Amino acid sequence: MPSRTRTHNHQLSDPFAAVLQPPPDETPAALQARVEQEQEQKRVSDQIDDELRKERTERKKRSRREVKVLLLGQSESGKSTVLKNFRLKYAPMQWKAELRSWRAVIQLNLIQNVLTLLDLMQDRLAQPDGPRPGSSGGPSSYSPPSYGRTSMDSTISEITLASSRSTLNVVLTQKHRLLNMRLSPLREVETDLRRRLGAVDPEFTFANGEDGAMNGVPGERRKSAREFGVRGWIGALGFPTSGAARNSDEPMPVDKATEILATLRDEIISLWEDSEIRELLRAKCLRIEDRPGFFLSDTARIANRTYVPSDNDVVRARLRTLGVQEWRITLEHNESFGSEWVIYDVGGSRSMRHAWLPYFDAVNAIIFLAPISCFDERLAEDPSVNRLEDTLLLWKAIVSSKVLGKTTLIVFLNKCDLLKRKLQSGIQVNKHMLSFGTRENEVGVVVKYLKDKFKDILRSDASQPRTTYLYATSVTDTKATAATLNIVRDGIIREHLKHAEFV
Ligand SMILES: Nc1nc2c(ncn2[C@@H]2O[C@H](COP(=O)(O)OP(=O)(O)OP(=O)(O)O)[C@@H](O)[C@H]2O)c(=O)[nH]1
Ligand SMILES: [Mg+2]
Repeated sequence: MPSRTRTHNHQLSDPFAAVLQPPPDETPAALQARVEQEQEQKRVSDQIDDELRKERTERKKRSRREVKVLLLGQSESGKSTVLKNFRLKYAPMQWKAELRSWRAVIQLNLIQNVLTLLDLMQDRLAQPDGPRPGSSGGPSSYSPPSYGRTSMDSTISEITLASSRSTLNVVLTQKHRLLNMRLSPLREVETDLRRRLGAVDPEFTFANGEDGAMNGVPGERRKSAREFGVRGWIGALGFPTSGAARNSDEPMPVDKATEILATLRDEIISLWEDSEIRELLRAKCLRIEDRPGFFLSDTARIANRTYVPSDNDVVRARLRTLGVQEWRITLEHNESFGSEWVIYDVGGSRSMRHAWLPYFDAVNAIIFLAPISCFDERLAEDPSVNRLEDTLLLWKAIVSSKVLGKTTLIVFLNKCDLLKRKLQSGIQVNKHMLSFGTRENEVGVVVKYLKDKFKDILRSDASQPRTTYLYATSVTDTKATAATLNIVRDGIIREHLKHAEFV
C-alpha cells in the first residue's frame, strides 16, 4: 500500500499523477473499496490481454488453415469466371445477395454488343456507292498481314488470320438507317453506365489513324477498344456489405438505362435478327456470339424493366480485372477444415502481370487458365502474338519458377465449348499449329494434343519433378464447373493438409 507522503511527493513532481491519487482524507472503508476496485480492474485488464493473445494465436492458426489460391492466365482466359463459379457453389448466400449489383454490367455488355453492330452498319452505309451483289473490294478486300513463326513454340505456324470474304452481298436499306437512328441513344447510355461504374479503358490503345484490326477484322478493333474494367468490383458494383440478401422479391428501381433499353427492345431484336446484318457479320468473319459478354440472344429478357440478373448471366458477364483482387470466402456449408479460402484474382493482360509475383510464395495452389479455343487469335495488347503461344509461354514460366516449387499446379484447358464451335465451323487447327499435323480436327483430339503439350513443358522445364492436374473445362457451364471445382477443392485441401504444421 503506498504511503501518503510518497504519494504526495509523487503528486508534486508529476501533475498527471494528481488525477490518479486517492483523496488525502480517504477513510479505511473507502481505501478498501478502492483497492478492491483496482484489483477488479486489473483482473479485467489481464483477461482482455489474455483474450487478445488467444485471438492473435487463433489468427495465426487460421491463416495457416486458410487455403490460398492464385488464379493465373492471360486476359479473357476465364479467371474471374472461375472465381464466380467458386462463390456461386461455396458461398451461395453471399452470391445471391450480390446478383442484382451486376445489372448495370450486363446492360453495358448488351449495349456494347449493339454498338458493335451499329459501327459495322455505319461503316457499310458510309461506303460511297454501297455494295453491289457479287462486287469485290471495299472493306471486304482486307488482306491479312503475316506474322513470323514464334521463337518459343515452333509448332505454331504462321498465324493465318481470319480474312474477310472477298465478296460482300450486303444490301442495307432505309430500314437499317432507321434502326441506326432509333438505336443511337444507346451511345449516350453507354457513356453514362461507364461513368456510373467508374469504368477504366483497357491500357492498350491504338495509334491514331491506324486502321489495323483485331483478328484481321476491322470491326473487331472497335469492339475490343470497348472493353472495360473497374477498380475493385465490390465498391464499383455496390455489393451489399453485410452479406444479408436484399429482398429479392422487391422490384429493382427502373433507372435511365433500364428505361431506354426497355423502350428499344424491339429495335435491338430486329437488328440482331436482320439477315443483312448477319451476312455482314459473316462477311467480316466476326463471330460476335463467341465474344465475351455476348447477350444479344437474351435481349427480350434483359431489355426489360423488371430484369434481374440470373446466376448464368453473371457468370457470362464480362468485366475486366484490374490489378489484383483478394476475395475472402467462408464456405457456407460449415466444414471443419478448409472452410476459409482466400482467392487472388488477377488482371491477365501483359501490363498487369508484374503484379502477380508478390503472391507466388504466399499461395497453396495456382489454377492456371488456358483458353484453348484461342489457337487462331492474337493478343489484344500485342497483335503480333498468338494467344495460345502466349499461354504456353506463361505456363513455361510458371513451371520453371523455383518459388512455385511446392505450389500445387492445376490447369484448366478452358473454353472447350468455344473450341468445339470453332472446329465445327470448319476452322482447321493444323493451319495454325503445324505440329498438329493430320490429326482429326475434333475437340477430343485437340484437347488430348494440348494436354500432352502442357505435360511436355512440365517435364522439360519444371524446376523439380512434379505432377500437375489438368481438366478440360467450359467454365460458363456452372453445373459441370461445380463438379470440377469439388475435385479441385478436395485435391488442394489434401495437399494443404500434407504441408500444414498442425496435422
Ligand atoms: N463460352 C465460354 N466463355 C467463357 C469461358 N470462360 C470464360 N468465358 C467468358 O470469357 C469472358 C472473359 O472471362 P473472364 O473470367 O472475365 O476472363 P479473365 O481471365 O478474368 O480476364 P481478365 O480479367 O481480363 O484478366 C467472360 O465473358 C466469360 O463469360 C468458357 O469456358 N466458355
Ligand atoms: Mg478477370
